[in-house]
Amino acid sequence: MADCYTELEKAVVVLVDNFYKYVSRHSLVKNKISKSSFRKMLQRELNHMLTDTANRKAADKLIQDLDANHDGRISFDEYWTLIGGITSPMANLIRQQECQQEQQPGSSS
Ligand SMILES: [Ca+2]
Repeated sequence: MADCYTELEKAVVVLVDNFYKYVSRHSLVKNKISKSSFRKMLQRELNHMLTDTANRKAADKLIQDLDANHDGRISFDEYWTLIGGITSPMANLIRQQECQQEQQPGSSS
């Protein structure tokens, strides 16, 4: 990875790389993640931010929700929906924490 990348650019590369890490290489369907690989990704990569990642039923429900075209595989766009779904509540949490810090008397910023 190029050293000149900003933190945001590095984060984007990590997100894209993570998708291709789980793309089924030997499948005839190119550039999509199979259900079993997606379950693996949830368990290995998102077990702190998502609960129930080891629960097969919960993982399958999430796959079903993300699989917009119902082909049983997760495309990059569908994966990106998951990333958006995780980051949106995080942004709200950070905003709440900032508001609480501003409301605390004696805080200087
Ligand atoms: Ca799909």
